[in-house]
Amino acid sequence: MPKLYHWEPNANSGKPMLTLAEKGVAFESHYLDLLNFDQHKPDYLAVNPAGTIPAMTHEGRVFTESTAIMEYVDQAFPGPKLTPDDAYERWRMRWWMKFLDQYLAPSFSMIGWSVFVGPSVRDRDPAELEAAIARIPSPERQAAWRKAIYNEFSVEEMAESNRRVALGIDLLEQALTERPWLAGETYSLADINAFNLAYAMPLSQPALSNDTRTPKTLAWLRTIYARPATQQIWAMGRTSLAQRVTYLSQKPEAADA
Ligand SMILES: N[C@@H](CCC(=O)N[C@@H](CS)C(=O)NCC(=O)O)C(=O)O
Repeated sequence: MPKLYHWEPNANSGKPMLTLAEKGVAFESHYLDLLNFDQHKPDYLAVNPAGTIPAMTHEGRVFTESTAIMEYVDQAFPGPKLTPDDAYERWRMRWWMKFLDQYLAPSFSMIGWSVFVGPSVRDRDPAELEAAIARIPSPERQAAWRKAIYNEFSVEEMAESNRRVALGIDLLEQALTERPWLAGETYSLADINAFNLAYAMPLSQPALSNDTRTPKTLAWLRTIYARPATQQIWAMGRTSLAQRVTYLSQKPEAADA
């Protein structure tokens, strides 16, 4: 049975969690509390020396990088296929995953770290926080934590992140106007990847992402949220991040009200 080291069903952790559930693969869940810096403790660094989440172990091997883990899970286990057979649709699935991982996710992450992660830990003992930062193995992640804790995201970089999110909202709506799922005719890894970021769009950008302006996206989010695998995984959430998704079980009129 694979072991998955993860945080909330959200962003990078949510991607392999949801893929395993869609395939019907039972997994041993190891919840790491990102806000308690569990990902930098020796037990986890022995699994993933980079100190980032998620990571998976299976048959004596260690897997990192959430999108690559999704592809491994889809191919290594039986269950419904989450990669299209058609070469053009497969290209479109990978195009979306590249766009999400390289362009959109870092901007979502910056906003999330600015409004949720930073404020969640900022009031702790300053010496304890400095010691926690010093234990982070990668200089890039140390810099991200410093910015979040000391609220050092610049006006320019936040504006650029908001610009990218606005562009992502429109691209998603356009894609879902042309076909039912991001790759084409079937639910794929691209939809799973996108859902883990996009569920937050109507909450954080209500003027841009709503039933009137982006109806296809809202219907797509509700359809994915209603899937048994999504319900199973989102029930594993322990913080307010996962509870925020329940707005998707409301009917369109109620959701807009
Ligand atoms: N490219 C990696 C990114 C992993 C990553 O940075 N994960 C974040 C959580 S979404 C993390 O571990 N942050 C904790 C930290 O930096 O201490 C992936 O897709 O798995």
